[in-house]
Amino acid sequence: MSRVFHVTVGDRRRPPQTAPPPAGVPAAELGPGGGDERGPGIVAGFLAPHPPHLIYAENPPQNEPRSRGGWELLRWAYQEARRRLRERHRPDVIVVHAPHWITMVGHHVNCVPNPRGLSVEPIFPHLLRYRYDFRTDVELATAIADCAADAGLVTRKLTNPGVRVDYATIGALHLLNPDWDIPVVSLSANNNPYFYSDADLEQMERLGAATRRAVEQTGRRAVLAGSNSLSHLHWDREPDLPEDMAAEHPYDDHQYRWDMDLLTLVRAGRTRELRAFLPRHIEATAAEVKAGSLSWLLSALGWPEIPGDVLGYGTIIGTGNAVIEWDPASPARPHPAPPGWAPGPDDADRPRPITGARS
Ligand code: 2X7
Ligand code: FE2
Repeated sequence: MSRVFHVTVGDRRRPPQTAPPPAGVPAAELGPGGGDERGPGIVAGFLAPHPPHLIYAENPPQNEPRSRGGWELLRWAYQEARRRLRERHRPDVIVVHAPHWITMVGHHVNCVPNPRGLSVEPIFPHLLRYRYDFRTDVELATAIADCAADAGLVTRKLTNPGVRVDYATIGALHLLNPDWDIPVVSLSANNNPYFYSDADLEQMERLGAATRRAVEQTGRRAVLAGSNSLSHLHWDREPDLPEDMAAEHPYDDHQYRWDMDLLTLVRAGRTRELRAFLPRHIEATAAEVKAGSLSWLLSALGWPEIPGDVLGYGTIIGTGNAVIEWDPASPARPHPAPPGWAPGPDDADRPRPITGARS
């Protein structure tokens, strides 16, 4: 069974830190006592993709199926994300927005104090049968729901303890914190805003701003996790051994190039352009960011014109996945795009496949 710590949540306003600085904390954040002096607020955001293959490949005690590994570059990217989360960000709470908790009416916030159970991934039950048991920061969850409602969003507080937690929520949270010793707030993905359109991310931006307000009101030190893959066309057949990496590659060159253009904007810190680029990327690649987790995350951070740190990129059954950190207090080094470069590969020669098929 999983190693789960039950931590208490409540008034988590931080006393000044006096402990010795952990390795990797930039000097600018160290106070006279050598501690990390960043106060409450959103201290970092991660794009944190969730394909169940990643948990399967890790062989954690919480998951029943066993593997021989696979998708290492993405898993090593998560290893670095975990290190930064523990040593640098040290959050009171991780707030996750996940596209597989789909709600047709409104944005729902999980307010159940201790969700626990077995989550069997409906499409990949041979990869993910995961026992979860974690603590919700109910005060912050309630505040996010209230701030979202105040912002005019249809909002619900989930209080039914029997509801199964989806694998996109579990995937991002496990990969960021497999010990589950940090309280959580989990948000649903409301399908309605984009159901009849290519992408309508405005509501997600409002939800992001509401999340920020709630974090500030409650004095939490929060890390946000947007649980999304990038390009999302995928194979419809699996090798006999799911982790056979000889079968893993981008779905097609177009998907890959659109993802690289998105990452080029991220690495250059051209966040305003990224905001305008997202609907194009979604249209071109059926990207999972259509569910809004990335827009929510960047909106909560105030669309900062700072580079995101792309810790890794890799494909999973052909879909594009990147682990990215945005740290406003200590932004990544910018990687400017080459002169004359413009995002958005030429659409003219883009094939429009309907279903995936292994080539
Ligand atoms: O949920 C997913 C996903 N977003 C991408 C790839 C494979 C499986 O599941
Ligand atoms: Fe997904």
